[in-house]
Amino acid sequence: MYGLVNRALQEFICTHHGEASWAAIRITAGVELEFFVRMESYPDDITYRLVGAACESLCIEPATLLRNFGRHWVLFTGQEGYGSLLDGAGSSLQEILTNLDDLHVRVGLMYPALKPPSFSCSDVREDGLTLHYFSERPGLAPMVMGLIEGLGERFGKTVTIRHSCDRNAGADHDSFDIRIA
Ligand code: 1DX
Repeated sequence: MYGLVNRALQEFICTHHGEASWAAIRITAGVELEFFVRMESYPDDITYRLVGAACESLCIEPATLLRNFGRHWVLFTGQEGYGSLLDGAGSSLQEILTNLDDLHVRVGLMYPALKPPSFSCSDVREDGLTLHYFSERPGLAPMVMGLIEGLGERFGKTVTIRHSCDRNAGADHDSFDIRIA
């Protein structure tokens, strides 16, 4: 994944647990790089190892860490110059979730090593929708739940999410029933 993701993780851990904690996690993960270049592509393995080491060292469940990291990603990218990318994708939660593939096409034009997941929406209503999530990367459904919550915060909405189809439980893809209030 692009360095931007590892940077976001670094900032997330440093903010909540401190620099020393991050340094220890980096070593436990066997990551010798001192820092990540935002626009450079790194093996996914690095990100997974950092998440694994962070969970172990901080005694947090991976699902919990990934969910909070998903929320942080929306905040972080908003601050790192990608706010207009998010704004351009829609002016409501429903619209932005519907346009996520277009958003990733736009980023992918500039950064061809991007391996974006794919999203589609069904049963779109005033008070909610179902989001379908397809990814080459395993285990990141909890992060997607956090991403949805982060977008909800961005729009000042309260979201309630039910993980209605779970690839870990044998479904062919993940889906989330989202209520928006
Ligand atoms: F609901 O892969 C809201 O590297 C959502 O299954 C979901 O393959 C917002 F560094 C610039 C750059 C670069 C901008 F400069 C990424 F190149 C992308 C900014 C998306 C904002 C996907 C990141 C693929 C890297 C992936 C979870 C889970 C998608 C992360 C969240 C808005 C983004 O993001 C999976 C990669 C951006 C950029 C957004 C993503 C890669 C998302 C969302 N993804 C790189």
